[in-house]
Amino acid sequence: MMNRRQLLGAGIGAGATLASAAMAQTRFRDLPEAASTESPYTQVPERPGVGPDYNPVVTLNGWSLPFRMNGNVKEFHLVAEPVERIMADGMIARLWGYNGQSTGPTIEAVEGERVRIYVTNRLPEHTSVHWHGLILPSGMDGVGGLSHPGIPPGKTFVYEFDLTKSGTFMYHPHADEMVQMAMGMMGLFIVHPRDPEFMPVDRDFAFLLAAYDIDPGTYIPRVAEMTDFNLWTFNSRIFPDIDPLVAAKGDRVRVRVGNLTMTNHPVHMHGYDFEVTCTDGGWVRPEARWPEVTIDIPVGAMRAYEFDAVHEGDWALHCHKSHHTMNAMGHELPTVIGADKRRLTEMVRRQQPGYMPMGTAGMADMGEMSMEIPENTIPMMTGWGPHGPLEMGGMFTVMKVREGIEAGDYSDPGWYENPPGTQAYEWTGELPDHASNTSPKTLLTPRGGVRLG
Ligand SMILES: [Cu+2]
Repeated sequence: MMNRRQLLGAGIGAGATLASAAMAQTRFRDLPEAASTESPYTQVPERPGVGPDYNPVVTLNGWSLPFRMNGNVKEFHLVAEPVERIMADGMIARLWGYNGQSTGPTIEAVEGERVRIYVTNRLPEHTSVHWHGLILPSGMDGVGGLSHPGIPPGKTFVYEFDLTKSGTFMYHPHADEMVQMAMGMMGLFIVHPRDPEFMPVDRDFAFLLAAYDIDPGTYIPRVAEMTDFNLWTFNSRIFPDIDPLVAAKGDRVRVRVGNLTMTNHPVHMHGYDFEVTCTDGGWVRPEARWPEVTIDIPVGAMRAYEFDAVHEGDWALHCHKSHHTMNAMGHELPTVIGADKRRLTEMVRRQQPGYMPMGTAGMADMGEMSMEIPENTIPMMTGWGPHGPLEMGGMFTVMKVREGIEAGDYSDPGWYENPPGTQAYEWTGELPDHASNTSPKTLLTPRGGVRLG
């Protein structure tokens, strides 16, 4: 039966109160109980008490689905249903997901195991579950109408197959996909190697890239959007409320990132170079890897990268498309850099005394000001670090590497204190003369051109 500690795990993040993960009562006596959680915080799973052993992944702002062993078969119960996801403090999205959350819980099992996954549909329309990247019988592939009939509302279907290989996979509907994926239906499926000594790591993080189009002041994604999304998320959370990834100095760390949005995401991590060690196609042989600091994650694909956490510090981890590290407000703003808005400001202030013009010297002022914004949205650029505003949003978090963090401790260690002499500082001495193009010293090419030969 299910292990409650395994279900609860541990909450992380400063002030993170772990909402109780309640076992939902189910009317299906013979089914595994359908666990559910209201918490949007990272819940660290414990090692499994039954079945083959493995080192669980830590799903960023997510959790792993409890299972039960039925003989040699590992049984899970997924429930497709409407959910409320707290994307950040002050922003709730009404999505569709699995077992109380979007993104759905991570399914974890071991290479060679047989899994039986009950899928109950509590949506108002039919659904199906496609097991992205897994090698399985055609009739278990979850393409509604092709592999099997769609799962009607109120019904439960059973998927059952052997896990023929280890790796990082995903699950999502293959029925009314445009709506169901735009509403947040997706999750990770991790198959651990049968041999625990195969590519072991100390910390194994996983998250999905998901995008939404939710107008400020509203709660439900616009599902017909093809390109112009305004909320770019790690596991349906946005900066500044994505949990940090915490590692002890010296740990071997793996980060698995899957992309189920409609565009590619170049995921960049500061402070390290690293190597791609796994795709949704399988593990990458050591001789086939190359160093990177940014990994472009294609649509409908997954990449895992690994590194030795030898550099202490707070290292930004983010999508490198700068509009993907912004939240929903004001993407339609005109560019007014350099414009003189003084006269306009005077005119507007006669009607509206508090009016502040913005953007004439860049948009950094938006990260510092507390403007009035509609209910249920958060600012476009926000977040404070130890040295001032971060001016970020969306797909941004921090990899925090510290000396002396205990194994299994994922709690936020706070901000990194740069050792004396290792932080950029203001120059207060004399500045040398500014060299410009008019300086004879910069005229390296003689006027009249260079004579060759
Ligand atoms: Cu991106």
